[in-house]
Amino acid sequence: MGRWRARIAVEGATLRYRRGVTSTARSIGNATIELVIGDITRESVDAIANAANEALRGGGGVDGAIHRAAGPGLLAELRERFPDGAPTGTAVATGAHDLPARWILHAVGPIWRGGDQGEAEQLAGAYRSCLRLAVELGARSLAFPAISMGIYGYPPHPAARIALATVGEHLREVGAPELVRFVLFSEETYERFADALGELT
Ligand code: AR6
Repeated sequence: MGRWRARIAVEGATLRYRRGVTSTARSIGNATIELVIGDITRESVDAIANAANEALRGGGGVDGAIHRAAGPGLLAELRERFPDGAPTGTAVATGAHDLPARWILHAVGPIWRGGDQGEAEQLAGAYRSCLRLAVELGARSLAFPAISMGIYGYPPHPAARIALATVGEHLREVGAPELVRFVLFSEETYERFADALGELT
């Protein structure tokens, strides 16, 4: 984490920094939740999460971008270590290959099926699994994309609320990783997360 990033971690503040990117941050104990607009493949945090599917063989959206940027070694590692994939609501860790991060946490979020098929618990489970893996690995910083909010069709407001509530609860209980950054791909998604961060108790 660069020093300038630490400086923008001001509770409740929305600031403009570097190339005009918007950022919001909030402290929970000694840890910080940060929202930025950007491309997660460029993040040099310790671990980045991927919005994968149960097969863990790559795909579209952020999964496709991560596989392209990480190179073919990522698919080879996934095939070798996770021949059966991973169930919805869980996550697995791999190396980051050609990405600047150290680890990739492949989270399997739910496909939105109307909201009465256990989607909320599965989405929380995907985030929680990544947070636990990050702690086990000793990652001090972790970046998340907006899991299930693209191809999987989860409605933005409840999805952002679940993401932030799950991270908030984990940070209050465990106090680590010290930085959890949501790297959001559009202004619209960023705004949904900023609203939900404001509502976080
Ligand atoms: N950096 C950050 N966020 C991104 C990036 C990026 N480079 N690219 C896209 N997003 P999605 P899902 C945003 O569809 O809904 C794949 O095929 C995107 O705008 O990637 O969980 C998988 O293999 C959206 O806000 O993931 C699965 O089959 C968010 O990332 C399925 O899609 C998540 O959108 C998973 O669907």
